[in-house]
Amino acid sequence: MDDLKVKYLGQIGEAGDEATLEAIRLAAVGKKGEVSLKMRELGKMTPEERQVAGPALNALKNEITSALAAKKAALADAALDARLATEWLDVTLPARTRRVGSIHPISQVTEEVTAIFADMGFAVAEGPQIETDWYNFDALNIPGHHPARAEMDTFYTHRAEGDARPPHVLRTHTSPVQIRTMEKTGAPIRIICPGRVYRADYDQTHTPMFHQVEGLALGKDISMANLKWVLEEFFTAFFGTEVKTRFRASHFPFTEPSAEVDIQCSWEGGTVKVGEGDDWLEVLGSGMVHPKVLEAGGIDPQEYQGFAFGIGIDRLAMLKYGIPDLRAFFDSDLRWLRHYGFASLDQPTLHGGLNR
Ligand code: 2NL
Repeated sequence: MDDLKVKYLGQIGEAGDEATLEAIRLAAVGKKGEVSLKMRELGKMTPEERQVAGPALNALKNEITSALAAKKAALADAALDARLATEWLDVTLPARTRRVGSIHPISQVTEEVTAIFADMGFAVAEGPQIETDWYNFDALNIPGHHPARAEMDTFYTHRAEGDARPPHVLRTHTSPVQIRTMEKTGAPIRIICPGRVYRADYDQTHTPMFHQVEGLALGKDISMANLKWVLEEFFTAFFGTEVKTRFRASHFPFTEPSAEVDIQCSWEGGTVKVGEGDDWLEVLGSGMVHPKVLEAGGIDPQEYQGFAFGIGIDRLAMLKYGIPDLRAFFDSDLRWLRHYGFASLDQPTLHGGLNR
């Protein structure tokens, strides 16, 4: 029995993995193991011999079994230590730098314009970019023979022979959104409608898709004076400096009277500066909403009146951020986007200051 004890405890001590331990267990205390076979011999012994050999064999079996368990636990601990050592990592290392996108100047300017008009009580309204010719033209008092309706300026959707639906166009301004709002909410109204508009035109200063923001304020006694104040307030906030405006009589089918609006600027060495000097730059069209347009929107022109205006967002962005070429806006050139783009966590708010 002492031989067996020395032999198996020795083997257990040297075992390097669980499979070896299991083989040792089978050889020693398994059903046909050496210790088990010895236990079977107890039956052939005299009672006196059995009284000595029985407890001794039991003790040996227990000793081997607990040595096996202890070794198994020690092997598991060692395996865990080894794994922890290989899986170690330094969580204090700085993170790898990641490329981040930038906010397009048009998105930035749209946010700025929205923040300024929101502060004056204007809500944002949006609508479809594909419109019926009624919403885009007729409702705005633009007659069928008007040059703006000609195929040349407007993108018409294809219609098969015999299609009974009304002609559809890519909207040429965001005015249809304002007509839809008049129909939906009635007066009073104070909204701006920023969005994409389309005209079949492509040269140095025109792209077939561009961005516009139109404004509409309807009430019982809204006048041109309110329009002038709102626009001067807007340009002053937008350019971050006092900006004077000049109204020139003009004509649009959808407003009466109509005015083109210039902002004060200077020309120095080929660059414009807004809010100083005594030159003027034409930036928008405006006027008092035509009674026929109010009627088209389901509003009684005897009861309500108000102003409307339209500005090009792309032009505003070029002026404010000194961007020379309109067409580069839509080239998706990453170098251009990184240069003229804005940080995504640096969005404009009035309280944060619009100009950084
Ligand atoms: C321009 C002209 C303008 C409007 C847009 C408008 C909208 C409705 C009713 C009346 Cl629903 N008017 N919009 C009015 C005057 C001018 O834009 O040359 N923009 C750059």
